[in-house]
Amino acid sequence: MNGGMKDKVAAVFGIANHRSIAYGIAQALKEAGVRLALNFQNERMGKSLDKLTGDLGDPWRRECDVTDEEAVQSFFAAVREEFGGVDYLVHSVAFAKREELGGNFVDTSWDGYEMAQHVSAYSLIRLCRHAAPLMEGRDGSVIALTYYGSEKVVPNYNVMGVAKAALESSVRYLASDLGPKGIRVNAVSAGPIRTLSASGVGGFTSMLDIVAERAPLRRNVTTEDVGKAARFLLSDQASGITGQILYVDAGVSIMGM
Ligand code: NAD
Ligand code: 0WE
Repeated sequence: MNGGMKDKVAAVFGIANHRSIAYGIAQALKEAGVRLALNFQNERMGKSLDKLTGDLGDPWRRECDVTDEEAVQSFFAAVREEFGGVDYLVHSVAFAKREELGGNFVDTSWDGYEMAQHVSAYSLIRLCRHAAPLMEGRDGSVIALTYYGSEKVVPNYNVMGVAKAALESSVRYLASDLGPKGIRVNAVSAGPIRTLSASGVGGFTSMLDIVAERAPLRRNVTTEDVGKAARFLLSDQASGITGQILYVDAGVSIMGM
């Protein structure tokens, strides 16, 4: 069950609350005996995280905005101090301005484009740059969360689709770059899940219904489904897998009609 993960160290970015995909991943890792280092984006998110820590065993946590190079650098310096290194990195962070997730894609502003790319795609490169030296000699493994809107047009996903395309391509370039250091880099492409990031997305409920009707498994996926797949990719069970996108979507992406 634990795939030899006991006492490994995971840096997990992106827990906002108990619905977060990163929370499902952290739970799955904790079950396997992994020690957790969590970020929170700002003080408000930190307070929200404080309420969850009981369930996760009061894990180590620190403020870190992924758009702040210095904050990321000092996050990993603190992880080195506390844990001596890191085995796993989980990137479960995305953001686009609300006004960009609707209307016509052709009206995407440069500001909106830059913001979505910075938070949702470039941040993976930044996190890997700072985490890789801490993974030396430890068979490091990195995962990022992505979505099908990167490759096919999903109405209103707009600038996030382009950011996810950049993220998925970055997974391949990072896998190539870091492979010689024994570090694997993969992505999990999750089906839609009602999280804080999904709240207020127009028509989300009907998206969930359509997926549940069309998907081979006739249901939506849960953060638990994603957590288990993420744990697999991070573990030595996936030792030969790097640069890949693994779909955890109840099969919906294979359907043509
Ligand atoms: P969520 O809102 O729970 O998580 C998003 C996280 O990003 C939050 O914890 C937020 O604090 C963090 N974040 C945003 N900007 C940040 C910044 N500048 N610095 C640090 N942290 C920042 O939502 P979620 O659905 O769990 O999203 C997690 C990941 O899963 C995202 O990459 C998302 O694109 C992806 N994803 C979500 C779904 C879905 O349907 N919910 C499907 C596929 C992929
Ligand atoms: O990646 C995501 C969520 C991305 C996201 C969502 C928001 C909403 C609130 C990024 N930034 C913001 N900013 C906000 O202000 N998903 C895969 C979930 C999602 O979001 C969509 C979807 C799906 C699916 C948005 C439009 C259409 C479909």
